[in-house]
Amino acid sequence: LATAPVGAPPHSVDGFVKEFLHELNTNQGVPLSMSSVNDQYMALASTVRNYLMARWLETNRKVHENKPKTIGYLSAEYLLGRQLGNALLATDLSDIAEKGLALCGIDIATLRAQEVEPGLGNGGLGRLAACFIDSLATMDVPCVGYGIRYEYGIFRQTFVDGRQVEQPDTWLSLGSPWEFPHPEASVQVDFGGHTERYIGEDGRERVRWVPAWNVLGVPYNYMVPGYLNGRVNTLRLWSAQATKAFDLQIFNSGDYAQAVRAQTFAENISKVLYPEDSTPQGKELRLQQQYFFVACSLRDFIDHSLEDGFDLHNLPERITFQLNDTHPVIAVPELMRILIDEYDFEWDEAWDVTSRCFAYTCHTLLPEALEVWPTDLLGRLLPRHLELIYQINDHFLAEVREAFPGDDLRAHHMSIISHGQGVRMAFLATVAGTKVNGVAELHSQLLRDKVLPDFSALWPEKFTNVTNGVTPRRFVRLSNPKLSELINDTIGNGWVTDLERLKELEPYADDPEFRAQFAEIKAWNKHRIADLLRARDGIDLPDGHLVDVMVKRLHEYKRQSLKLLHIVSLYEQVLSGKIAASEVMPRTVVFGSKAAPGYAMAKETIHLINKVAATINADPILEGRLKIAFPANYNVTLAEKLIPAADLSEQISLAGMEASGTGNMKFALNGALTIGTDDGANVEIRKLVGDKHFFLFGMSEPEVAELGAQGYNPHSYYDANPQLKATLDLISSGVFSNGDRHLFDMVVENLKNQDRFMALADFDSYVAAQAKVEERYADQDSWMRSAILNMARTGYFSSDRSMRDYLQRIWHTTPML
Ligand code: 26Q
Repeated sequence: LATAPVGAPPHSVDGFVKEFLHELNTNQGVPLSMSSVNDQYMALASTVRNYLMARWLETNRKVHENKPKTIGYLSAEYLLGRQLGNALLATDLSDIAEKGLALCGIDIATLRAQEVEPGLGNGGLGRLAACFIDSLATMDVPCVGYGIRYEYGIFRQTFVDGRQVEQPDTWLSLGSPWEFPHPEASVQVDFGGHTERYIGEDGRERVRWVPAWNVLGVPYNYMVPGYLNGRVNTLRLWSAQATKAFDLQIFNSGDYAQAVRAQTFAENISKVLYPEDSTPQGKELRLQQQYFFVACSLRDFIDHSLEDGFDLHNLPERITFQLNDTHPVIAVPELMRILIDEYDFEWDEAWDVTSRCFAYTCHTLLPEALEVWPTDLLGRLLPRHLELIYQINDHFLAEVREAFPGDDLRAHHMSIISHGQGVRMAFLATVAGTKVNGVAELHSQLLRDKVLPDFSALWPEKFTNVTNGVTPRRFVRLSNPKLSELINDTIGNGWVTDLERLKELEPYADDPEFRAQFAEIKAWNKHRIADLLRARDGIDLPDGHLVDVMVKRLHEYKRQSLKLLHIVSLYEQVLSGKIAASEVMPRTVVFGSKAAPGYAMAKETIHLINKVAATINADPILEGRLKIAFPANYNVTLAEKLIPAADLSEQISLAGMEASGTGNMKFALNGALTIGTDDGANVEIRKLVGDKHFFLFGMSEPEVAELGAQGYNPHSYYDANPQLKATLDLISSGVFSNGDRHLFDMVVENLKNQDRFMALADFDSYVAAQAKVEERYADQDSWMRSAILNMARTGYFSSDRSMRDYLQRIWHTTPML
């Protein structure tokens, strides 16, 4: 009896209500009549958790018993989104919960709205991690996600006079019902100090790391439920706490205040997510975060997931650690340190094990986004690891010289340690990983050819592609309930776990009845987002507009400025009488975007968008036919409502710059057409949906490279193109800035004189493609046909397919249990 897992409460309205009231009374300590919305939300979350609990225990029991190979997903970010809806879906409790709560006089929508999403990531990379762990659970693959429990996630964005102002994200303040802290399973992590050489009992020289300080990592477990399959995997996020050693210092030092400050110092490590998603600066605290969660995770797996006496020579049979970008790459020397210093492995044995335990995913092409840690900083914080990195490099460069005798320059180029710069983490990851993958076909090719060409020459078989994907549970089934119902009614519900089955919808693109239903759902989704934005932001979305959406982090390479030039150009043409307002296709452009707090150009672009919005939205000359909506604080929760309402998806990065994009996939799956460059996964989307149903524009990557090589001069485009000139000049005229002609100099002058991402070069082509959009949209029937085909042909972009590709090409394991 003691080993029998708890049973789940009965799967009925009665059973649910009983459990809910029990949780309300015993956990929140209130009767229903006196409970607050938050009490009710907390009790509801606990109730759903209780249904998942038996499955979680059972999953863990089976893993313990069968010892399958596990995927350890190492990611500094998980952008999970709200948990409640997903947990209800995974347990098939949505209807039961709604009915049960109604019996208690509670509207479940109110409780859903109470949840604060855990925003423990910046954007695409963090959201990808969340999709991947969802898919692995749904596919019955053993996986532990490891990361950091930031006390403050991505900042809350507000606008003050059109400018971005950041507020702390206090996501934990009303309680966090989805997490299970396990202080008893805390792990110690060491930092600083120095190393010593000594002779071991066996007469061999050994190294001892004598750290200067340490912290405690406290694990917080989250359930990762598979969709209706009884599996519940674990996401383990680490929180930093002061160790007893700190407490002792408090006791001994006499300087109580100083000692308490030391405690704060330890807890700072998991305090806040860094809001930069490129141009990493070598910040010591960031490296502390990286080592902190990686050291906790390796220790946790080795000490708690492996049976006593497990021979670590066999570690690769039990785990692959997938490195989500370079952020966790310090795990490589950490595993070497454990094997050599703690388990007495010889170098070659340790390297053999280590190099079979890791695989590396790269998410960028921007040179400035590649992490390089200054050696002095790394040596100060992790002296033993720096030594090991030097040693790894020595062995590696010996291999390079053997493969390319006499080619010293090549060895120099490939060195993990670049003199003057520091440790190139992408190189370290490539040397250590069994596999290196990019995140879309084009990106993987550019990775081979441009970022790591010497490495792909040395180890061609190491490089592979896995095109990203998104979870159909959250981004179709949950976010677009009406469309899901229509699909279910048409082809059954198998698509939720087998998204390629959306292909079966293709014939319905020509069915007038289906088209009408599809169009009605699009309209319903538009009303839903209109209601939300009115309540949330006081924004009005007019009826009957084309909904044109650009949501993603603000970056020059993503070219929000190009979208803005298009809008301002339309406005300019009406102002100057080149076209009548009645010729403007009724359109609302929706932006959603956060800028890194230190990224001045990005923040100025936000300011400009808001100022243009204020002017355009208020100008009667446009007769309400062109609107800009820029709701603040775009996040997963808003995405779930916004994406299903979109007609047009803006994916307009300079070709060769966006590694993949994943928003592009969500839009296509929800029946938006894409206007996009030949970049990232856009290439694959266009190939699948067909040219007729995709608005391609702009230079291709080779054309971009050639223009760059020739020497790009944006000013020549400004001089040669009167409409482009009139557009930029309108911004400089002061109409958007109360007559101030210089307010937006930073953005305008940059475009005219630098324009690193060639917005001006692609302007004409973009405007022409937008004209085609208008032409197509005027024929609603044909537009809806294309929208349906977008949905029907993009089932490939399920993260379930991505996970199958990782299993085959990288992890070499199959679903089990
Ligand atoms: C690194 C060091 C220090 C501080 C911050 C960082 C940091 C943090 C986040 C660097 C990069 C990121 C995030 C990158 C990211 O989200 N990349 C996106 O990944 C998606 C999933 O693969 C792709 O679809 C996008 O194309 C890519 O931009």
